[in-house]
Amino acid sequence: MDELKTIVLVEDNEAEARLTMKCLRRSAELPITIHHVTTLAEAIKYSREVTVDAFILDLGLPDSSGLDGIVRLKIAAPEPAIVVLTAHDDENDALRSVRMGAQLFVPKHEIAGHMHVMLRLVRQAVARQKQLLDALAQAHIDPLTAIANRRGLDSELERRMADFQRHKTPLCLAMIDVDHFKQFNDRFGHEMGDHILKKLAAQLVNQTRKSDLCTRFGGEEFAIVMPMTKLDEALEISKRIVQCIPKTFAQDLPEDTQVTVSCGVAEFLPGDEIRTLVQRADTALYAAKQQGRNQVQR
Ligand code: GH3
Ligand code: MG
Ligand code: MG
Ligand code: MG
Ligand code: MG
Repeated sequence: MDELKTIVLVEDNEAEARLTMKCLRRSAELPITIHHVTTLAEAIKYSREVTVDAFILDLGLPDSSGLDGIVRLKIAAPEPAIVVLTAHDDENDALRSVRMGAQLFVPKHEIAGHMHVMLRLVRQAVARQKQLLDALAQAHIDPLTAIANRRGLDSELERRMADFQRHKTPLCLAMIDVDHFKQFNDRFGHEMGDHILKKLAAQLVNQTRKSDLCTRFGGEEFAIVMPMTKLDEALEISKRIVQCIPKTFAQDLPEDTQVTVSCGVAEFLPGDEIRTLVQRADTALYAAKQQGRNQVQR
């Protein structure tokens, strides 16, 4: 039931820290690790070593002041809930804290004498943060096929492009589009069409590596991100995918009908943006369609 296991108290005032620690410990029924640090740098370092559920953050620290602490903590450790506990009581800053990603802003004087509620507040903040993270994850999933959607594709490409800038690891993108799918829907109905898209998504995942990300780009179009993959390799993988698709659906359909896909592959080049990479893969896909479908082009 309890999601709360580790709290980090970021507070540079020894007396305040001692009081907060005492109150948290006293009201904790279950074993909760409460770790105390006095700087933002230590908080960030600790969160790299241990899974932290919540930070209780003072805004006046030796190495940060004011809302800047929230911003820097959020960048370094985006997942834990942040509960601001501060002597600085300003309505505007309270609101801005929450906009910057803190779950809660607690002025110290308001809670003085009631410090026993602190653990309850932290627990609620952690539950809400978890709801938020779940909702964000859901927003990256396509409901029909249960693979990543366009948002998921964009955030993956951003991450992989950063890897490319840092380590020069190759990166390829394959765009896959179902051939003559409009006709297919017209003949077999939308429900059958949906079934094909679901099964196709599963087959793409099945035919690619764990490190690849298969996404539904939209409609009957899919995109596969292939990190650490050179163009030749990506072409090989894509050919294998294109070849296996008709067999995948053979049992579902009458003998005179085949489902085929066309595929365009592009390699990420220095200076590329997401948009230009997608465009190049899309142009290759268009070529595959032009040259008779059921094939891969680069
Ligand atoms: P092409 O080989 O040139 O790609 O031909 P096409 O018919 O596949 O291309 P077109 O863009 O003309 O039509 C795409 C069709 O895909 C139209 C639409 O009915 C179908 N489609 C898109 N999204 C879905 C979906 O979620 N479910 C179903 N069943 N069909 C979809
Ligand atoms: Mg302080
Ligand atoms: Mg089309
Ligand atoms: Mg199509
Ligand atoms: Mg299409």
